[in-house]
Amino acid sequence: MTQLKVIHGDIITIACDIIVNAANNGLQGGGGVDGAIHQAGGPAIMEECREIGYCPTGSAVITSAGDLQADYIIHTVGPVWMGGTRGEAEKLQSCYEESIELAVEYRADSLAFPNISTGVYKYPKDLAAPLAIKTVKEMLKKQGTEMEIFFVCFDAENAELYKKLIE
Ligand code: AR6
Repeated sequence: MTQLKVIHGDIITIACDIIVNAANNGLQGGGGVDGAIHQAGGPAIMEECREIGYCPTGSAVITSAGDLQADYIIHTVGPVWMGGTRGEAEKLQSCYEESIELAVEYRADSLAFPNISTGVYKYPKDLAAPLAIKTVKEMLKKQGTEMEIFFVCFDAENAELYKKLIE
């Protein structure tokens, strides 16, 4: 059954089939959730990222999960916030859509999302949260699939926003 859950915590600790990473175009790793996933998952994930080489903004690619418990990591690249007039919303929506498409293709029963673009990329949290929830709900319906979705909020502000919108 499809269930949307809000977790206030670290995405590394979530038991699920696939974890989504908020990556960059070069898939080179970085800070934030990207750094945490590569650190916990070990070098195997980075080796696969290097082979893939590039991911356009709004797209998603998949690798194994290295030492993590999950089966796979989906790396998606959110938009950098430029004020909202550069197609940021469409690109962020596309991140969630492509991630769900890949998760369905790889037969995941459970999927954990971080709050894509709301850290270093500065997408306003109060705009990103409703977009993420709406897109995920619509995409699951469109794909005719049931999946357990975890919205993993690292910071208190996002956790509050998501809880208000979902509960
Ligand atoms: N678990 C869950 N969420 C986390 C974690 C964690 N361990 N750590 C941070 N967050 P960011 P972006 C939250 O900056 O904005 C990287 O360097 C954080 O509170 O990780 O998409 C990449 O390499 C925030 O709400 O990703 C890119 O260069 C959210 O994750 C760039 O940052 C996203 O923050 C991508 O920027």
